[in-house]
Amino acid sequence: MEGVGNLIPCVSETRWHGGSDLPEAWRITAGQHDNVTLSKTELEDLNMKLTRRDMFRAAAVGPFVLTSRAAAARRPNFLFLLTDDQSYRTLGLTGSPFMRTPSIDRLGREGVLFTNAFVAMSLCAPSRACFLTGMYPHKNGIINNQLRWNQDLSTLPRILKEAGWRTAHIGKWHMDGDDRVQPGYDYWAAQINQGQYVNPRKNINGTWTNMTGYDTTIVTDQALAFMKDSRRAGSPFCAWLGFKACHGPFTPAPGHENDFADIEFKPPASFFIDDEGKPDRVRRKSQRLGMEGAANQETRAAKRAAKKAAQAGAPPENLERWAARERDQYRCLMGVEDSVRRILDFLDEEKLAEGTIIVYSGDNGFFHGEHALHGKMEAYEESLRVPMMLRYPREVRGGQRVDAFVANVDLAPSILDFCGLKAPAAMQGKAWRPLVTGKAGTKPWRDEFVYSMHNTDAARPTVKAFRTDRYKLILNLNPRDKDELYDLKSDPEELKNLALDMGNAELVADLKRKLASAMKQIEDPALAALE
Ligand SMILES: [Ca+2]
Repeated sequence: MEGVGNLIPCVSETRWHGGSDLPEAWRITAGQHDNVTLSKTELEDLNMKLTRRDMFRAAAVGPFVLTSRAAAARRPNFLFLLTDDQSYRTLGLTGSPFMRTPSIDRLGREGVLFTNAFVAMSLCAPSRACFLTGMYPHKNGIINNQLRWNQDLSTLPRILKEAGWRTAHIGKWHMDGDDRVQPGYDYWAAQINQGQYVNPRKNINGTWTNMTGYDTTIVTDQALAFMKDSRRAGSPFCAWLGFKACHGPFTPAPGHENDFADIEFKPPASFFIDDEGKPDRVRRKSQRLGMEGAANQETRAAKRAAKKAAQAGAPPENLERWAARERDQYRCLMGVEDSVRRILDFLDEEKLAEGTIIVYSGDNGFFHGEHALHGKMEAYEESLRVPMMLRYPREVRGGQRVDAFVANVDLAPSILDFCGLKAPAAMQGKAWRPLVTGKAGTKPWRDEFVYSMHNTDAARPTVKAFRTDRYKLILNLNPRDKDELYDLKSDPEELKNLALDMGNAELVADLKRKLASAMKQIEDPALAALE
């Protein structure tokens, strides 16, 4: 227990009415708390909140009451809501014409919507590892979905646990077939890899258990129970929720089986373009070409094979099937809307909303037919950008839109900053707390971002991309294919590859130099592959 030091419990002789009227001896001043550094405003705020009742209690049981109030000011709860394969534009708040997501939108309305949130690599496990460690994939080592978790890595939940938070991982973990309870958690309830939407099997604190129900509902029930327990224990909590939704193959959430039945789903215009400016890899992945292939199958056996391939994630054989799959994906996401509503209601009822940081994000973006693609991994905007929102009423003004470039690697250092804890030197992300609390001043923020798509070797990535506020350079390295350059200002859909025009050679060279310099800063071993 930290001592407050100079409190004088002589309440009976004291007359005051709170705030500036608070007796000097009772005021909490900087330096009184070993591990808590409060700003002048925070101290003022805290002193305003001290009540006459606090003083009587302190007189009766000692000064720790005030200390715990001080500590609480910098020991917020942290709730991370991470969806799977969710495109940025799938929320009411981010412009979906048909999704109604008032609860998820509340986070952005009552907090911050990040309009340029990127992932360092657009794939499940690597992105999750970035969120956990604050390090780029080439540094934390998780460069594909087939790697077991390295238990020596320092993670945000682990650091919070060591600092006294109760921590939980609930839902998708997804690091290879790793079925271990990972270090740094008081409560563990995860599945292996993707798990199942219906009646999932989960490892609950080391015991494999067959659950009954729908995954999103189960994850939410577990999170609510964990938060209630933490509240009873009087402990700040860190709850990390990995929703299976809305990863395929899709089983709609209960109550949403018929949502969007009357809405016509059509692929975007770029679905139908065979873009010669794209590398062969991208053109080969075309859903449009896959559909043409399947539609041309004449024998029953060939049709069966095409259907099996479609179930395994290959393109549906026609646009009706394509639309049906789209609807089902959105129906999965509606389960997350229900979950967020329950969670926000709970925080309101328990009066925890003010002191709880909530971050909502996706592990990677997703193509809904753009460039005839389904899925992620490529460096185009739909895949690179994720939905990301923050709500923390105690420190962060609501209704903000932040256009600055933020990324999954920034989460861990940002939350540690809010918690008054020092981020380990190995963390490469930038703490965005100043950006959302209006304290950034004139300090420059990142205005460029390095994106990677690794295969099996961090030194020889498939793709290395460089995103500035105007341009995107994509180097297709392995196998070597044409460079891509898009002007996002005049061509936000990335339809015209300007690198094919030799008149842009100088611009390409300049962006390559800047990419190399940015890679050097993050100690990226692929630097040699650029030459
Ligand atoms: Ca994913």
